[in-house]
Amino acid sequence: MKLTRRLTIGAALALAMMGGAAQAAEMKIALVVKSLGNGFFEAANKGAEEAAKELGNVKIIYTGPTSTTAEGQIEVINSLIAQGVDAIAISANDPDAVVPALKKAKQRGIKVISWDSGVAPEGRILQLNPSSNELIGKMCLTLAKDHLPDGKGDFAILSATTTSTNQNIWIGEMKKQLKEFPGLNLVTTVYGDDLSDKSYREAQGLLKSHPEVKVIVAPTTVGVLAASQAVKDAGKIGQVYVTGLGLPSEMAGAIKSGATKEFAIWNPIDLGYSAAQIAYHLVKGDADGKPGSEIPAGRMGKIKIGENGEAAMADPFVYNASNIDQFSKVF
Ligand code: RAM
Repeated sequence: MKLTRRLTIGAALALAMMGGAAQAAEMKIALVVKSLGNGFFEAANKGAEEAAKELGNVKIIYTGPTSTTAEGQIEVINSLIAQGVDAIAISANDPDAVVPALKKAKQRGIKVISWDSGVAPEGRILQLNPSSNELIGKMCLTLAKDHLPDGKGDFAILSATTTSTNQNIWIGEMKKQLKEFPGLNLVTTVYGDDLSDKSYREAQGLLKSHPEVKVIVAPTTVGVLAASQAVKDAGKIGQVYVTGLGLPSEMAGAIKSGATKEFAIWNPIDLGYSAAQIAYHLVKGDADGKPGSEIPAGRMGKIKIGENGEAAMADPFVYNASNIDQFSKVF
């Protein structure tokens, strides 16, 4: 009798301990970025960390390849599967190449979403866009126009990689909307792969091979920074302008030098925060992310998933000499 009781108590204790351990298991959310060392993604990670703190018992694994390749991301995804993470939130270097690895993650019960730079629908539950793609395209053209005398002249695009989902969509939008900007003439598009040195060289090349180009539009924070530096180093400030999507903290110098008059971006901290919130609720199971549904996202309110399986956050905001000092302290 005594022994049975002791055994029962022992079993109960063991069960309680196991239950306790299960409750204490931290939720692991991987934030997979295009590459490490990009200030935009570091700001997004800040937001993801903020969400993790708020939610409690959540660990953010900030990771990505050193170079902006799909191959590098596939390796990262495979290692996250091996680690047994609960969710993967990826900004993809290629919408299709990462799909098989992400499908494997899904088979292992990992919740997969894409954010910033999307993945094809079969590879993820939903895609979180920073803003409306149409609006971003229009914003880039408006910025180009505003840098040209009379809003007329030749411009070139300096993009990220040739396979980057988000930049390709935005460039597509720019091309579609060019007819509404009759003064603008797109001369060429070059690719700096979201690497500072390659972007700088591509910008230098543009300045040499296309002296008619008066504005370089870079819809990438890495590209816009490198191009403004290239214009400055070439002594072309006032002759060639650079604009596009940039981080205030990185572009303050370009605004001061005059290489750029204005540029735009959304809040990368809010974007990372929302991606982490969405991943958390998908893992918890209190949201399914299906088209037409809503997902709670803390201080960002509820995020609505459109019928296309995509959600969009706030409008981009314009930065110039009047507000750069204030915002360069934030992101
Ligand atoms: C770079 C990356 C990122 C993009 C921003 C604007 O940091 O390409 O994907 O959203 O620029």
